[in-house]
Amino acid sequence: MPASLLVAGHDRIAGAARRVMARCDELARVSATSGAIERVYLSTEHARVNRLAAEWMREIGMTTRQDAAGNQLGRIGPPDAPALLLGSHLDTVPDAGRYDGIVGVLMALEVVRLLRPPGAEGSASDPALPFALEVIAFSDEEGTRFGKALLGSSAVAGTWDADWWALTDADGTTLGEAFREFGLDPGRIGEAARHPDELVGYLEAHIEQGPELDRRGESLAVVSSIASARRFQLVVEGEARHAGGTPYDLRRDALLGASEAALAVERICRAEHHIIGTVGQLEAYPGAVNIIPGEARLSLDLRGEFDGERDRVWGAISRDVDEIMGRRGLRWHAREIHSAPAVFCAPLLQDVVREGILSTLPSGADDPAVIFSRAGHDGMAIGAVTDVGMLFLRNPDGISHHPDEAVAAGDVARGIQALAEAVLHRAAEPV
Ligand code: HGY
Ligand code: MN
Ligand code: MN
Repeated sequence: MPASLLVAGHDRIAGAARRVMARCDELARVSATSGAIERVYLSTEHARVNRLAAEWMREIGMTTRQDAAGNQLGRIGPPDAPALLLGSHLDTVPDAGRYDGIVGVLMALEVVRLLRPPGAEGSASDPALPFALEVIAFSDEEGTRFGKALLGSSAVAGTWDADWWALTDADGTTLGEAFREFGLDPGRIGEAARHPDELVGYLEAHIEQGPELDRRGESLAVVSSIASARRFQLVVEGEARHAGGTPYDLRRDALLGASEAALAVERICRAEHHIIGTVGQLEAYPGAVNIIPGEARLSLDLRGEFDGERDRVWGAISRDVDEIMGRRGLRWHAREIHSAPAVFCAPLLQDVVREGILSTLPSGADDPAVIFSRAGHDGMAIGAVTDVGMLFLRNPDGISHHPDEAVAAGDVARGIQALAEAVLHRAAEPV
């Protein structure tokens, strides 16, 4: 097969990358907080970026719709054909960077633009592919507002759980109430689900959110699998008492127990391979400077390359926490708020992503890196309904979920070319 199937000059691809970078800046300005980026599920910011994405989808001849879970979709190609799904998410964490998720949605739009016949701007002429192309902007990959991640993609995968309607945000608004306030009908959530026969697969470009490509000095990588995730809230109960009058032998300090537990998570996970545990939230109650904390609440984000390994480590952490709390006269319990299995990228989609990356390299170049994604992605949900493939872009210094998150326009250009080539290589295979 020829090294490059894509008929698009360097200038067109560079122009596409410039448009992606400019639109990342434009979307970064749609935020709930001034001076920082925050865009959560079913918010006015979510509605605004969906409208912008829909406008950009129509600009390249796509028909558009917002599905029953608030995901924004665009489609081009034969109306009854199965679709290759391209995209990522437009929601963010608090105080986010401007590329996590966003760059993948915008790159997908540029791939559609490149694959349409030259001069087709604005017309509905389709890319000459044996399948339709759909671009999806998932509405809640992060789970920032309700704690449960992958809500938008779970609806598309048909794995929505009715218990989720009772999830509440920091203001006590339930997910069901937020749906109705956004103009969605919880009773129609099932309409977002896609049937496997409708889909050829799902391809997502995303920044690596880690330092490996930067350390290798390479632009792009194939993703082998996406780490499985479990998220918990741990509650530690001790006894609130006077900070001055209570001698140490009478104290049952919940915050100190929680702090030892957080250190135990780090110690146990560091000793493992491809297991990552993080305590991102830790709160002490009642939270006065002169009261020994009678209660502490901490989060645990636990990930692993394999579900079984991850679960074994959760068992080890639980036993260690039992010992800590027993020694300190404390009680504890855990509530699981999110769980998603590891997803192994389909070999065929790994192959087409590899071919796509090779098309951006000098002929005879070595195969690109293959990286296990420690970050979670919508593919973890979509893997329940179709094949998943991912392309990673270099993320300078690996910093992400932080305003300093960055990506180079040159890497975005190479990523757009690789993704477009991957689509063409997929089109050359049986649908
Ligand atoms: O948490 C994650 O790994 C992803 O960024 N949601
Ligand atoms: Mn993220
Ligand atoms: Mn992401």
